Amino acid sequence: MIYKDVSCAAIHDLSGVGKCSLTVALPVLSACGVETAVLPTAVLSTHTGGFTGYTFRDLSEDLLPIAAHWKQVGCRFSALYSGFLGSAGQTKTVAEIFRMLGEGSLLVVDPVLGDGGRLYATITEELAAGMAELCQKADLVIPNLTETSYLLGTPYQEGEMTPEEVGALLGALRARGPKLAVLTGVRCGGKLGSASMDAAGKMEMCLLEEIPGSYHGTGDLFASTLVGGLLNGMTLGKACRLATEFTHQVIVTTREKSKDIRFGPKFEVHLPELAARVENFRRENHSF
Ligand code: PXL
Repeated sequence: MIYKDVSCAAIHDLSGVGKCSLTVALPVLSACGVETAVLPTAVLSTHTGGFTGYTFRDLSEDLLPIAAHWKQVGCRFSALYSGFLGSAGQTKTVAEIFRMLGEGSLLVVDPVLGDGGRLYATITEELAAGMAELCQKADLVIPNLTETSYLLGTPYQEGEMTPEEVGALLGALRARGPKLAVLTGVRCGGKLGSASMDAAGKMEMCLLEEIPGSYHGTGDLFASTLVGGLLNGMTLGKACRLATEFTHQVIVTTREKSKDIRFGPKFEVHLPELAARVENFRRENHSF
């Protein structure tokens, strides 16, 4: 079988330990058959959730020269996909990289800002405001409910929501620019999952049994799987289902097997199954 080339540039931090951002995006996108270039926004010894004393090297100075070199050598990407950014200034730099390299690419912003109603340790109010501006330039945004409250400037909502309330948030996100929006951490009808709204305003939800606890890196796992599905030609609703089910499966294993969940989601054993699901989709759809 001959596959169409699909490629992605992933713009996130590189946390050496803790499995989030690039150490999740790269294996997940590769398993989905997506050739992936990496643009690290910062290098950390670990992620910032639950660890103290981590190192943090901001790579702001390197981002534009790297992107310019890629342009010079003729790189083209099906998607540019940004996540955790190291400083407020990087939100403007990523917007510049979108202009520089993004012609004809799907522009995806996972506005990594916080969870549980609070910003992550290194995220300032200024960075959050810059992220809201960057999201206006994206084709697809993938916030959780905490990030949504920062993007929309509305109070953080948690707990059960009605489908109408979920639809109103997705509509409000799309009204700010992106034609596609996905919300994670949605609780509806006693279940937990994601909701998407496509370019035609069609909403789809994927809700599963809730597994208690909060698992680091699962937002990155979800967003990377979603991008992998989309780049293989899935509809937004179908890619969301793939991402929700894969993330759920990984959380089950992490809960069972992990001695310390700060060290990240145990996704590796599930990658072959993810690859097989994507491969089946390609065969069924004779797309590539
Ligand atoms: O998973 C989000 C994330 C990404 N990168 C870094 C983080 C976090 C969440 O805390 O600290 C460095």
